[in-house]
Amino acid sequence: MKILLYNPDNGVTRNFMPHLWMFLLQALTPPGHEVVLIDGNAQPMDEEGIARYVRENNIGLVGIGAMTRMIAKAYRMADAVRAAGVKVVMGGPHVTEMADEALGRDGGSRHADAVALGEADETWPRIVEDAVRGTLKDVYEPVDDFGQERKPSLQPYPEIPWDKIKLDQFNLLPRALHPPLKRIGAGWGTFRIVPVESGRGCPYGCEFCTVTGFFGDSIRFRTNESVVNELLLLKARAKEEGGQIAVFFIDDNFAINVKRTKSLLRDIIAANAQVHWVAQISANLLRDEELVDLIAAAGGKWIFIGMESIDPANLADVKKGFNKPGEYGVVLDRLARRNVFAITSFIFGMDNDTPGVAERTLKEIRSWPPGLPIFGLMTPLPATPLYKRLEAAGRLTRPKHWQEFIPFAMAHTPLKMSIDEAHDEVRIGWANSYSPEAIEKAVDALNHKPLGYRINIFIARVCFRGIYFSQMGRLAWLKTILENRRTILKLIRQGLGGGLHAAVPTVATQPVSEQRQ
Ligand code: B12
Ligand code: SF4
Repeated sequence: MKILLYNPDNGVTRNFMPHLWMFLLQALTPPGHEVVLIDGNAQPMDEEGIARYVRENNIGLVGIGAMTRMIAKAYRMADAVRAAGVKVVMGGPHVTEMADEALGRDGGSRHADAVALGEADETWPRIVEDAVRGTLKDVYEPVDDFGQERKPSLQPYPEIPWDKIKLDQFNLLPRALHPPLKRIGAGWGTFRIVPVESGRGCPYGCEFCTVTGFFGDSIRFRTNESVVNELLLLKARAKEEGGQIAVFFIDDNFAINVKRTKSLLRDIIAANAQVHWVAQISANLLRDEELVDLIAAAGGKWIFIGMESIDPANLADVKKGFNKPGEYGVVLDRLARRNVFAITSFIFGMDNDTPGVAERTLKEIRSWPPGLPIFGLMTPLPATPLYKRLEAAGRLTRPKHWQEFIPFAMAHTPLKMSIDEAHDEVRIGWANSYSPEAIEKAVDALNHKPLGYRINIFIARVCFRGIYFSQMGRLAWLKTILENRRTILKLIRQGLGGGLHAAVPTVATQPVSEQRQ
């Protein structure tokens, strides 16, 4: 059977890296089937396009995975596939919580023939076999013989054949730049960011997050050897094709067990398996100097930190009191001293937020080493404790916000400000962090570092800008480049002064894919 795994585009930015679930399910598909992957962020497709694709390519089963924000598009695509006479299985965090919605049992129309609940590593082979036999069930649950939920141990972990998988659709470099970039030193013919997991689960249970509910509070790790081998495979592929591959460790908290993380990092260093990587780590775990030393030595370049708020009362409200705003600056300095920088994520519209929260947060940010601040709104995702609390309090203004997804729009009323005020705060955060002046300041803040770091933060900032400000299409990109011409010229002058090789950025970890437009 020919199987299509499809991930819908998010309609706002072009994701900078593909989703791991597709590669994982491809690797877990029983032998004898062909599996094709299409990521809508890399290969835009509409309903008509997918229906044509499944007909022309004789697809026998389509698997669709989506987060809540992409679910409306996922349902539309699923409807088109089913109308073309092909069965659809859906999985991922949204349908796990809202299976009845996907199956049309909540009074709405049916979108999926089957739904895979939770982690599907062990149910996927069964789903494929049932699809071949024509006996697909409505719901697949990861349970043992006694009906108890069973989480995959991750030991053993399937080998993802990164040396063979076609990755053309995920090259982040604009096509026009391939020939000149190939000529700058070795290895810039392609640039890809690849998702790798080293473990699953997070016990912290922050109120707004689906992770503790979905993956459970029991943390599971792959063996160090299996992770190191995957990195070696990726490194070899990058070398062979004269390109760059960076890794995003998608673990929710890469250092949740510090002892184990240190041992993994030591093994990466010992095996010379370093590639440039990004990982998500909570600020409290970055107090450990030895951990930060190992991160830098093992190839870590950017750490994503869910800071959420600079107000301890807000953090306590959402059960994230382990974040201590007073130590954010110290943690970021500790990273920056090792040339590791941070993507700092903030949520506005929290219950103790008042107008002016963006400016108060920006004031703090300006005192930190330059990084990539991102700002979002408090969002009640289905089945989270936050959703339940707001629903019980009658505060949800759009209880099914995912059915009409609007980026950067609240779905409930905050307590100490209006919805419009919360939206304004987010706009202020983005506008002040990604204006040409702010970008130039961030670049200048690294004047004492080699030029590569300045180019890196410049590319990163310009790309991250596209998360909030529309930056899809050639014209929008041209406008951004023109607005930032002062910094670009400055960097070119510095590059010509210091030699071209010094100008090659270490790693850019942002949605550069938008540049392909
Ligand atoms: C990496 C990541 C990202 C990456 C991008 C995604 C990517 N390209 O990988 C980045 C950093 C950009 C990102 C951004 C966001 N993310 Co995110 N992200 C993750 C993260 C940490 C890992 C995803 C992953 O690969 N997991 C590992 C794989 C193996 O798990 P999985 O995807 O769930 O797949 C398993 C099952 O779900 C199932 N499955 C999944 N799909 C399918 C399909 C079929 C057919 C089948 C059978 C099974 C199946 O099988 C898989 C194997 O068991 C998750 C948290 C997490 N641990 O999953 C959050 C998570 C997915 N993100 C989340 C959110 C909310 C966001 C943002 C909206 C945050 C924000 N406020 O901006 C943005 C939106 C981005 C956008 N514009 O699209 C939420 C989604 C919750 C929800 N209900 O939708 C999660 C769960 C985290 C959370 N806090 O709750 N994210
Ligand atoms: S620490 Fe991060 S992954 Fe863990 S529950 Fe909190 S927000 Fe979710």
